[in-house]
Amino acid sequence: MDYRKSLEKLAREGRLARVRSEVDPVHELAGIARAYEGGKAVLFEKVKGSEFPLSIGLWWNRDNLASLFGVDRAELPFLFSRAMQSLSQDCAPPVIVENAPAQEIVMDEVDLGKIPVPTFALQDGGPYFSNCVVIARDPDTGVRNTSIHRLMVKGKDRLGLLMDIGRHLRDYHERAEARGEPLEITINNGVDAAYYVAAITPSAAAPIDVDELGVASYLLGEPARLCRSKTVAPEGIADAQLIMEAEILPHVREPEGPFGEVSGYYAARDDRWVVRVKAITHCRNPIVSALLPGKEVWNSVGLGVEANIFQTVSRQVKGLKKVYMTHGGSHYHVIIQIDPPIDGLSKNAILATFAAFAPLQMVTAVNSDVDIEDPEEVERALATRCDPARDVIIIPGARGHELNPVTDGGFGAKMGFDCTYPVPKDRKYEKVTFRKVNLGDYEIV
Ligand SMILES: Cc1cc2nc3c(=O)[nH]c(=O)nc-3n(C[C@H](O)[C@H](O)[C@H](O)COP(=O)(O)O)c2cc1C
Ligand SMILES: [Mn+2]
Repeated sequence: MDYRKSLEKLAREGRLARVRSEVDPVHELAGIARAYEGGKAVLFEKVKGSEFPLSIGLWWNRDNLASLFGVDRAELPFLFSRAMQSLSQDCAPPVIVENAPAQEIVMDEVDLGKIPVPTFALQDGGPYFSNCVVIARDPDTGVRNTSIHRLMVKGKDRLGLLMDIGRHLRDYHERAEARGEPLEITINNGVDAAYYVAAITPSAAAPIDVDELGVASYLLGEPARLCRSKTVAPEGIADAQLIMEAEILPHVREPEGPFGEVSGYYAARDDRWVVRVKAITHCRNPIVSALLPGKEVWNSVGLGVEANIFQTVSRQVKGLKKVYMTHGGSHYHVIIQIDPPIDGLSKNAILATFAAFAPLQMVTAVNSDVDIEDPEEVERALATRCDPARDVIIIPGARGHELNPVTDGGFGAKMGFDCTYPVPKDRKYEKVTFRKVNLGDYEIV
């Protein structure tokens, strides 16, 4: 389902709020979005200074997402897990579409100022594209890569870019830069959620020699649809709302940031990579897509990571039931639900979970009688089933995520909490339960 159809579906189901008033993309738009975070998605019909409407919040509510993917909310990580697993099978390569909708209109002159791009947090360094899907090709092997990167608007045709350590795009760029060459990319905005899932597929599930667009093909039920670019080698997404054809410049660094990040803190301004936009194409009447850093990222990174952790940890330990990336932990805390058949396996599962997603700072293991999406239940397990002298694992001096302010540029400790009870379960760990009743059966005033 393309992006516009997804919005129409949400609207039909009462899951979309439309803001008719004109809204300033500087701070005001994000302020309204923030008030809706976790609920309905929002369509801003009139953004000051631009002809195009802008939507936000497709990913901040898992019920909305479940509706888009046509599955139960609880099924989402398993669906993504199957999609990522499909990468190891023979999947049909993407097809090239002629007369792609995303290229219906070519902007006469590249001018990023014509696109509505919000300045989100009060101290952000400028307007940011927060959820564009970047496609590039490995300069040596030609393998395609798909990932998401924040992009700060710095001028009519100039963007600042962030590439974390270990990102495939950064690896491609470093090899191109060593030869003094730019790295060509397409920046795709407003794509079907299937392409977005491909872009967030963690490198543990899609190593550098794998084209993660296979994930999109699996979810679409047909080969991913790409289009030949007009000015660069990598393809764009044929059904995107808007595509920027661009290049990452070699040996150029300029200030980028600050940016209010998913961590809940500002990522500092620093000299970072620069992108020059060479052409902009879009469909007729495009709806630009944005994302508010926060719940949307915890859900999107979260569902991919939950899927991958479930797959890799299940292969190593028995009894794993579910994985959840908490919304309080800024994508640094994962809860695993496990009923280990013998003592000790819950700790092995914690270690395997750390190995499956490097940015993690904390892993908490609980049994299946704990609802892992309920922070109160998890806290109770922590207070009543975790013996701090025996069940807290601290791994000093490991590699985490550079955006986590407590680490030294990503270098720091990790901590696991084993809140599972010993095997077999002692009666003292039996949770109190009450009879289920239907309040409608009673006369209550
Ligand atoms: C909304 C969103 C924004 C992101 N922004 C960045 C970013 O600015 N820089 C970065 O390196 N990774 C960012 N990521 C993470 C990468 O897109 C993600 O880890 C991806 O799987 C990396 O792909 P790769 O394994 O092909 O390198 C972002 C992820 C999401 C969901
Ligand atoms: Mn990759």
